[in-house]
Amino acid sequence: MIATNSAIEKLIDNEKDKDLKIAGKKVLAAERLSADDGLALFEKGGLPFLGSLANFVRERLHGNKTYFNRNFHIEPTNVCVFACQFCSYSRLYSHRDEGWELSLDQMLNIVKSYDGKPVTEVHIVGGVHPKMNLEFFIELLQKIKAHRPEMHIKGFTAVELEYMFRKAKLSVEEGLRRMHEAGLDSLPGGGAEIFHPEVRQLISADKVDADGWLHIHEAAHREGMHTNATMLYGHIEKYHHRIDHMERLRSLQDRTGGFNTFIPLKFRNKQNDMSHVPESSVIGDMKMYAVARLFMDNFPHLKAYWPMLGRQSAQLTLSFGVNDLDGTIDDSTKIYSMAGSEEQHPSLSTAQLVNLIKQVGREPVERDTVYNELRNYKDIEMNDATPDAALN
Ligand code: V47
Ligand code: SF4
Repeated sequence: MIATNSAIEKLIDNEKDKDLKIAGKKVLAAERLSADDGLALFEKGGLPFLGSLANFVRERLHGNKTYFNRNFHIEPTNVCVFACQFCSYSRLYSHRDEGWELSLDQMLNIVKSYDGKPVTEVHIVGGVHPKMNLEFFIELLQKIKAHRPEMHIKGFTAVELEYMFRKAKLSVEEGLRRMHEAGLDSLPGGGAEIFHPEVRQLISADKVDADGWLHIHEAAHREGMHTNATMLYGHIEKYHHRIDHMERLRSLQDRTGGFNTFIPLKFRNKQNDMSHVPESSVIGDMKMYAVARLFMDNFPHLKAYWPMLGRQSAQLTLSFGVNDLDGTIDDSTKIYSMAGSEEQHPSLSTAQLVNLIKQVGREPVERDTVYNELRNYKDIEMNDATPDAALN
């Protein structure tokens, strides 16, 4: 059932805390929340209050629709010159014999293995390898486009791009122009972590800083590419660091409008240098998504990345502001399985993903990367075993 204004008015009337009441009234009137409002929601908001408000906003924007796409990942390498404390995935360059490095042909073969399958996006993301330079990736982009021109290529975090452009002695603008021309369509949201230097210095001191990350995304928007934004939450950061992070993204979005989706990424603590830091609870996760939906008023979409959260928590987020579950993914994505996510080999068939969304009373809609609707599955009956080929 779609949340009504009167139900939300009643919720706000019944709220005893004056700060929460103020924030609630702003949400009802579609007014922007201040940093203090956001903090109050994190510090004092209970799940029923936050969930009802976030759901109200989600339904105001998207009704019952829940988007996903059919995509696959390529991870060119896990060798990385950086040493983020939370990363379970990378092998330092000095230990590169323990990692993997895919050749152009190997990556192209992955693309070819999807020939005839109805995937619309390839997501390319990996470590920062000094030998995989701009020229190497330009050739990869050109070869993918030559093989399958209509496939959307979402690739390379601002961290990977900053390093590539610096090594090539190119400005961010020129580097992005060349990548775009070679076939790059949009940027994923990775590498943002927590912008605030108090935290960034402790968890990922040696890679691009907040201003550098934001500059690359701003330049991409000006180049005509959409991008996403992430935030790695639930480790050593405090609520005010999360608010600071979201405020920086919100003000860039005010200037460019180029972000599609905000993706809070839950910190997982296996096999990394932060294993002593406990993970956030499911309650903490739902709170994060709800506040994100309320605070990020100029981001059209809020995504839960199910391989990292786990399927059941991802289903729950659909009642806490989330309207997008990423995609079928369909590969052996290692970045999360190595960090201890419940999903060891994240892959869902279209039927499984559609049914996951229907189970919680939402309407599954397949989209392309930039949210053009491709198919609404509301009235399409499927069981989990229905093969993707039956849905072409
Ligand atoms: O920036 C690394 C995160 C990100 C851990 O834009 C970890 O559509 C949790 O950004 N626990 C890369 N997270 C992945 C990414 C992404 C994923 C899916 C969709 C999109 C999109 C973007 O992975 C990194 C970092 O924040 N990460 N280690 C960990 N232990
Ligand atoms: Fe490298 Fe990215 Fe891992 Fe940091 S998070 S060490 S930049 S692969």
